[in-house]
Amino acid sequence: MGRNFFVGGNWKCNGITEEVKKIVNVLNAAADVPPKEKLEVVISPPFVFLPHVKSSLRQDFSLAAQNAWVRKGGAFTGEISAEMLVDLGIPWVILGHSERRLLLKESNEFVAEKVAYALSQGLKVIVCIGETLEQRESGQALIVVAEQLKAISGKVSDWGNIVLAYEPVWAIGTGKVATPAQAQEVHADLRKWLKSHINPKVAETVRIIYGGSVTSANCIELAGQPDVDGFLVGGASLKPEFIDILKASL
Ligand code: G2H
Repeated sequence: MGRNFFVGGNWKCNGITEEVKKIVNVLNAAADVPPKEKLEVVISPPFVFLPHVKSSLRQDFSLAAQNAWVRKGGAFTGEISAEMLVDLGIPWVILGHSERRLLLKESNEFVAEKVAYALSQGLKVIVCIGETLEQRESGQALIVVAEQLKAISGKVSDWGNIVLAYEPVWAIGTGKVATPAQAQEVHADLRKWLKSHINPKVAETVRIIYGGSVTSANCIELAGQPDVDGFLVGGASLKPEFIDILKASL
């Protein structure tokens, strides 16, 4: 299949300098992590720590910002532009995380515009999609993720620099992880959607990673699913168990 396993560590709004240094030390000391050709590791600290982590993190791990402004920078107080990230040498950005979709009311359209702009500036994008518990319980899960994908496909033609993160909202930070079968079902459906609405090559090559309460205890079974190409890890990426998650694909 040739899809390189991908693990992202999304630190969200956590950490102060001393804690960040400790996490970086743990990451740098980790041995037996699969080589870059087999595993892509992308760490996503809060914006303010990006330069420090960039200068102190091991070279085989890469970095992502947790957001970027929807277009060129300017008079947008509090925002960070894609141009700034490129200037700092940050290759990846996470966009469309449900915490932003829900708390900051980022719509499918807005997320899609952000994705298109970030790609146009040369960033690679981890795009998060996923349904709420209410949507799942009313049988809408696949419809919701398809709508999220449709918005992106309306603005993006090159999928080569996109990783899709399926993160069911009901599994985020709740300790309630999707079962391997639930994750596989949605990932396979996403791939089907890509095949029929984009093209078979994109469906075959785009990495679809799972996020939502991934831990060292559940990662191996999830990683064994044929359409699970990695993880976006939140809480556990702040702990030493993240190293075990990096080895889940071994
Ligand atoms: C989902 C995930 C990381 P957690 O948001 O993006 O967080 O692993 O804490 O559920």
